[in-house]
Amino acid sequence: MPTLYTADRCPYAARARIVLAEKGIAYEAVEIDLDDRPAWMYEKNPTGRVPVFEEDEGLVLPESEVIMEYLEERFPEPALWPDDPAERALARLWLQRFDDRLGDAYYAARRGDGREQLEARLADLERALEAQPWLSGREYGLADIGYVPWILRGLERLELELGPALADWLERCSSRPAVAQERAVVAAL
Ligand SMILES: N[C@@H](CCC(=O)N[C@@H](CS)C(=O)NCC(=O)O)C(=O)O
Repeated sequence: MPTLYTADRCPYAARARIVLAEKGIAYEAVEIDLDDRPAWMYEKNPTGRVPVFEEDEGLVLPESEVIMEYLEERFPEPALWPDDPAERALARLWLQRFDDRLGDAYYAARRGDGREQLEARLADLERALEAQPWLSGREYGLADIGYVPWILRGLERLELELGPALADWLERCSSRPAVAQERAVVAAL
């Protein structure tokens, strides 16, 4: 059985957890205390960060985006890349631009460096979701999974106020058991 080195509080690890749940893959979860990390974690990932996905065959993969894409290729069903090549490219762009489109502003707000940037980024997300149901277009997939962990945590930790399109997207994401499960993880933090 594969292992996921993870931490409940980590939104990057949440990406991997959601993809594993979507695909119904059984795995052992090893919860890492990020404030008192075991030294062996640096053998799994030189940065010491979670998530890391490990297979019995010896593959050890850090980096949430790489893990998501690997799981998608290794376990193609249900598909989490859009069928349409243009939407698939846009999904990749959402993941690649995550820091610019949400991550940097989220962490600035968490550090107490102001919320204006985050509010601007949420307004951008709102506009994107007014135009189409899912971030990359017509299908739920890796782009949505790549962003939803921060929105869930932001609601709890930053008391985010979501516009109607973003709130509706979150509800539709949460109707998927894999995301609902993650919502429960966040509620228990
Ligand atoms: N680029 C990494 C980022 C992972 C990351 O930042 N994980 C955090 C927890 S959310 C971590 O392990 N932090 C501990 C540290 O930076 O030392 C990914 O996408 O997996």
